[in-house]
Amino acid sequence: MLIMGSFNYIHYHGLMFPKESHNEKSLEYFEKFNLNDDDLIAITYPKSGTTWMQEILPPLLRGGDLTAVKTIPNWDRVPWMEETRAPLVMDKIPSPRAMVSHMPYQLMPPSFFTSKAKVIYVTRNPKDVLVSSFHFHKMASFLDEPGTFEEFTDKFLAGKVLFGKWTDHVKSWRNPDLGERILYVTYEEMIQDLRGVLKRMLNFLGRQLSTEALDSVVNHCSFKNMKTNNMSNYSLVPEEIMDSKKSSFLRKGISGDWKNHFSPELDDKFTAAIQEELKDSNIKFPWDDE
Ligand code: PPS
Repeated sequence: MLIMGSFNYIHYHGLMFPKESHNEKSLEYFEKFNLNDDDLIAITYPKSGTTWMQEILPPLLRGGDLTAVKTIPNWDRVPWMEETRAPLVMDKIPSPRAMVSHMPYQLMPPSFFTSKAKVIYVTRNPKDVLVSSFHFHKMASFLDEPGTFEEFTDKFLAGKVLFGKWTDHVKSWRNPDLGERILYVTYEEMIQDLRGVLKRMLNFLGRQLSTEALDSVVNHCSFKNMKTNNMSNYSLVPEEIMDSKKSSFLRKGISGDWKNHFSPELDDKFTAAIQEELKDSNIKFPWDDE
């Protein structure tokens, strides 16, 4: 099912992945991935809070210890299951392992469906996902130029972007078979009350942190602090690959930046397209009435 596509991308089960971080070998590794019952996967559609989860999960799983987030780059600390780094670092991750993935539910490896591995699914307002992705395409030399914001919006709505349609991804992970194995959180809730969301995550994981340890994780995972953490702000990536002069990877870190990018007409078109695709799903989001 792997087709080599345009220069920057490979196509896998109809989805587009960047060649910079995915290849035939990494996708084969993903397909054969052996999940343990105590594994934890943060699943995100790109630009929904992946890097944030790579900062949050190690201290949550290790009594508030911030050593890993201060010493190991995010991509090796909480690796993507489908990316080229995975086979190199997965064995070095302490148990219980924390990993991330942008994969839709139906493409998860067979061991996922037989294991008890837990999932935290982070959703973000697709308008802000689109804005974040637009700026990322401008600064990342390994992605195609996005074109105008309107052109990029059309590609996003048609699913001709990394990992396909946002609506397909979100719907795929609402599969009732997941039962108690999945916790849904939103980027917006994390912006509003990170401490509260971390407590929900701890509860979901059956873990506890002291008040002081939780305070320290909340403080460490603020946008301001992550921006200065060289293990998380992508400053280790050469400028030819990610040019932070064009746009920072940790760019604004707010909810609602879409209001600075969408015309009223584009907003109407985007909202109608997303609503149409979600109409039979019963999924409600905090931003539905914005
Ligand atoms: S990727 O490429 O899929 O891994 O990107 P991802 O990490 O999912 O998303 C990047 C956006 O998440 C923002 N971010 C944060 N916002 C608030 N607080 C914290 N701590 C934080 N960490 C990452 C990051 O700034 C990107 O959003 P934008 O809107 O572009 O700023």
